[in-house]
Amino acid sequence: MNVQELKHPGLKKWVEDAAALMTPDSVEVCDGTQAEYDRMIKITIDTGLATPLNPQKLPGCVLFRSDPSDVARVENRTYIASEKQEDAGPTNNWIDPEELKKTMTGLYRGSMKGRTMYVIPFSMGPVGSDIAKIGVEITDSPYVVANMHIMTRVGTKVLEVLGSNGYYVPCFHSVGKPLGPGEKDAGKWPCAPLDKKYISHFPETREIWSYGSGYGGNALLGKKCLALRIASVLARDEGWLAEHMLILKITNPQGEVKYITGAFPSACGKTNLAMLIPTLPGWTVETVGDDIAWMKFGADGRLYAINPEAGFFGVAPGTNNDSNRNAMETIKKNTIYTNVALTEDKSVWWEGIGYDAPGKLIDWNGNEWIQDKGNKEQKPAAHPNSRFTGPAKQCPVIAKEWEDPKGVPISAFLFGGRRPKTIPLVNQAKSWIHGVFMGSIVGSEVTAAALDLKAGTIRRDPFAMLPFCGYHMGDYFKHWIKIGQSHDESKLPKIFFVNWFRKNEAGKFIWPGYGENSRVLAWIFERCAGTGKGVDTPIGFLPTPDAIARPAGVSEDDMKEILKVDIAGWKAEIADVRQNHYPKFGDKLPKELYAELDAIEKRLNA
Ligand code: OXD
Ligand code: MN
Repeated sequence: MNVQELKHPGLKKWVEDAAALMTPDSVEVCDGTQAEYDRMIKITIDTGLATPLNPQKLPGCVLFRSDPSDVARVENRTYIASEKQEDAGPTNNWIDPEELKKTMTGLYRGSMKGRTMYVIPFSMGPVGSDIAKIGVEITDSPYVVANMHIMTRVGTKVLEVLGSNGYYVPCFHSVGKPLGPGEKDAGKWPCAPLDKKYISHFPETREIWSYGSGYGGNALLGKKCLALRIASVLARDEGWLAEHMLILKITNPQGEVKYITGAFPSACGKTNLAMLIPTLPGWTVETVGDDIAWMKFGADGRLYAINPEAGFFGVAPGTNNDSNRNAMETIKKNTIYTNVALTEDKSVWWEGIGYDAPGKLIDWNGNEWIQDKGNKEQKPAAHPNSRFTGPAKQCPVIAKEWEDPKGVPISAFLFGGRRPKTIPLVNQAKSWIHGVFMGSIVGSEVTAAALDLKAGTIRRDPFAMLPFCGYHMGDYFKHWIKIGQSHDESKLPKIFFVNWFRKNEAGKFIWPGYGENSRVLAWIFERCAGTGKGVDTPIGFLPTPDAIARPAGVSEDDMKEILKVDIAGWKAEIADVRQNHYPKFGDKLPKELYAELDAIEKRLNA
């Protein structure tokens, strides 16, 4: 479609103004059809950016290799440009919005020269649902268009809902690499250098401006930028929750169903948990979402969740038939792979795929790579943050209600992270406010040496929202407290802290995880049903020793160890929160959370 055909005068003017600034060679409005998707993929193949994969093994799949400077979300180039700095808070980068817009307008001037500007109308959530939000992304990247086709609902049907005056969140995106006359990408992933990348959010005007990166959450603006950072601001103002949470459906052997959401920091196994294959006989788990939950109250006072996304943008390394068979099935067709390794027969391989590299590979940098298991220094063939973009509807265990515009009623919230010590396998909060306290102290062990933190230390990531909260985290905690105060607590989800990552003295994981986590989910299910057996302890309700059946390889002593209250460890935890974590939020830290801290400390000392 061409811009002249747009029926929304505000949208048309916004697009025309953007085109005047960014000066693309042409402008195209996306219709969301399969033909359009195929055309985007063909363009990227023709410009040498995409490699078509073996149609017998991976039909409809392609592989991209990005620039080494453009392989992940860039948190230190991500900005919450609220009018007042204090509204962005201590955990976000801030630049005055006027100054930032001036800088970025300079960068956008002429940035699409030699390229096509694509206008992508998209819906986060089922098209036309009351909970859904519409965005329009302008981009010069056909890779982004194709990924948005999978991750969101795109095209003419969205414009129809928008009508002539509907509201949309305007999103600018440019890779920041204009082309000279006759110049082509010629196999080189277009992006701008790191110090020119900006992922900017303007919370008051609800705008997103992204420049210089073509990768993942920096460029697919429906995901982290709209569905979390901007949506968290909307949720605060409108009394709902936009969270970094998976959504799963669990059914017991009697056929009773409950829905659970869970917040875990990035790379803690949300996708695996959402698609888990239970080892407990008679139980099933199905997937509603693996990364983001939007939750609103129904007329019955319960909280209902939708998954605003339509696909999975999952981390490839470590995904295999044991860790996540359902993900492996999902990504066998119509999937975009980015930065994984290529095999000689044009299939894909990554570290932790479950078998050795078959012969000579091309690594994510485009170089020949032969596995050398004796060489501990060998660089990985797939980038550690390499990804698959796969349609949710292809997941063998996608729940039939995953697109229900009403959402699914939530019984439990889980919080968790990688915690080798102290935090037990599972722990139920005594009350809503105790659960909010637990969410506020979520932390995860730093595993990637590349992070600017010492490996082995705990990075606090409250509610797993540290990189995704669009306003001051102290106010975000307050929002959660208010939700509890203004609703009937008996109808609110029960809150649990889980930890699959406890290690023994030898540094080995005690709990096997993956499908065996169904044992913990079953206890949570039963607690929500009022039947699970628990003991009241200073830190919350723990399962009685017989409440969770032991999996193979876990001794009685192991079980005792991961279900005990580690008094000394918890005292250290509390001291760390008091000295190092809560003070970061200054006087915005709600007094109710200090009161919880005091109360736990008192119980531990009793
Ligand atoms: C993601 C992330 O990509 O959390 O989902 O980083
Ligand atoms: Mn995520």
